[in-house]
Amino acid sequence: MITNDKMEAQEVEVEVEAQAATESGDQQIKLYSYWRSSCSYRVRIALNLKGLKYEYKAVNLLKGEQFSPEFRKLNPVGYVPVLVDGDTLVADSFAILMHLEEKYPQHPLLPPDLQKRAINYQAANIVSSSIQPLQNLAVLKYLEEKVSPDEKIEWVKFHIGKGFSALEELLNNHAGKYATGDEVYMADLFLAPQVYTAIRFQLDMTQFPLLARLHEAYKKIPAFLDAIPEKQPDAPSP
Ligand SMILES: N[C@@H](CCC(=O)N[C@@H](CS)C(=O)NCC(=O)O)C(=O)O
Repeated sequence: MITNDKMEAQEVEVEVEAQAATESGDQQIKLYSYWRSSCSYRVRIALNLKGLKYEYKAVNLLKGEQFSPEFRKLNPVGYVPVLVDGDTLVADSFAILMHLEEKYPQHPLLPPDLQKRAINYQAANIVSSSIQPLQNLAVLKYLEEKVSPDEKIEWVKFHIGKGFSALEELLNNHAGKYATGDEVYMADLFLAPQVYTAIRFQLDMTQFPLLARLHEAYKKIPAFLDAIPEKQPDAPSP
């Protein structure tokens, strides 16, 4: 005969197992990503911070795989990242991060303080709306072909620099060890890949001391380190 105590113990066990499955990512998470995509990089950091295992599905942007009919069924706009989480399909890094935050509350990506939370949204959107779209592969290809390769580099440096000046000003009053205090939050997930890209384009980071300091801090966090482009399965071998 099963007593109430036993039933309760069994229920707790099932709950613990479900939680463990969720935490270990046994929910069949797939991330469509490209190794050097800064938008995918944001999501890789979030998955790592939340301790979620996932299957890496490489989409080669240089070969145009993002335009294939199969991929456009996942994201009609033809961009990575795309996340498939069980029955849920979601594209766009911001939407993906919000989905992960709502479904997997461990290691919150947003602080409880509303002002800090708002700064996280603002910083994330400066990167995702006012910097990254101006240095997207499609834009760079257009500039290289229709204007000139040198002009392309100047363009990228100008627009990243403009956004970085704004971020320095915005975050100066809020930063601690990380962008908005001593915990890693959403703003950091957008900043780390953007600074990585800036360095790739040889932007002089001494102009942006706060962002340069944050970049050094991110190098010490395993969830960030494991998400770097060079460590991804589709990165070319060195
Ligand atoms: N707002 C989207 C932007 C996605 C995006 O621009 N993805 C880039 C890589 S970071 C891409 O797939 N580019 C392919 C192309 O330009 O054809 C997001 O945050 O996910």
